[in-house]
Amino acid sequence: MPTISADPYPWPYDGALKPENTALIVIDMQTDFCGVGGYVDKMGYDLSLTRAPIPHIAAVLAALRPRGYTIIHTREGHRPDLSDLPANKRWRSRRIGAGIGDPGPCGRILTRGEPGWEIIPDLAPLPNEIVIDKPGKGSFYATDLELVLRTRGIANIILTGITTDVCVHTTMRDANDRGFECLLLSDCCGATDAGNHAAALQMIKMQGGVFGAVSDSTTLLKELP
Ligand code: C5J
Repeated sequence: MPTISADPYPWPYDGALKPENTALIVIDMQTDFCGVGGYVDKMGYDLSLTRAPIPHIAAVLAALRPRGYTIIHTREGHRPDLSDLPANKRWRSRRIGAGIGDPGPCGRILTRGEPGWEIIPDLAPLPNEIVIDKPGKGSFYATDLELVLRTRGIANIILTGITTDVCVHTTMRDANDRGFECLLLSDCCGATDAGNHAAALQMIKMQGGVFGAVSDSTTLLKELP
């Protein structure tokens, strides 16, 4: 039974790991979250933390693509008319100097179609890969992600992307509640605060794996069927 060494248990729980039932999700690897002049940069956070996972995600993509795993990318962003942007989300972002929908060095912040909203070239989706546009932090809210996963017969989800404590965690929690078996790769994620990244990993491992399990890209690439 193929499993990946992980904490707190060899993943997936039932040993049923194969390309046909497993998806890699790459969350929000957009200029707005890891590029100069983007949303996270405008808020004044350390971009090296959100850029750290880039080479590790690239290595995982390079290994999973030829094996036939389902690859899904997400993008957080809002309609150009901001009709899907809650007033409190806009207010909070303006208060910290990075107003969603306002002009910035990479175009309008977190707005669909703008340069800052694009996935970074290093991790650009291939034409056959699925891209989910989401207005919120979780990847299931107001999207067709669950429909896509069920249609493909996906049981297992490998999570990567940014930020560990916000969009990755929300997606993992939601996926877990829906019965998907989740693995987060620690070096393929990053947060705007190193302590929050570490805490987010620790939270997953409590209660015997309350949201799933944690491993890393080196282990995955060594043990992947
Ligand atoms: C945030 C995200 N942190 N992708 N978005 O606002 O985690």
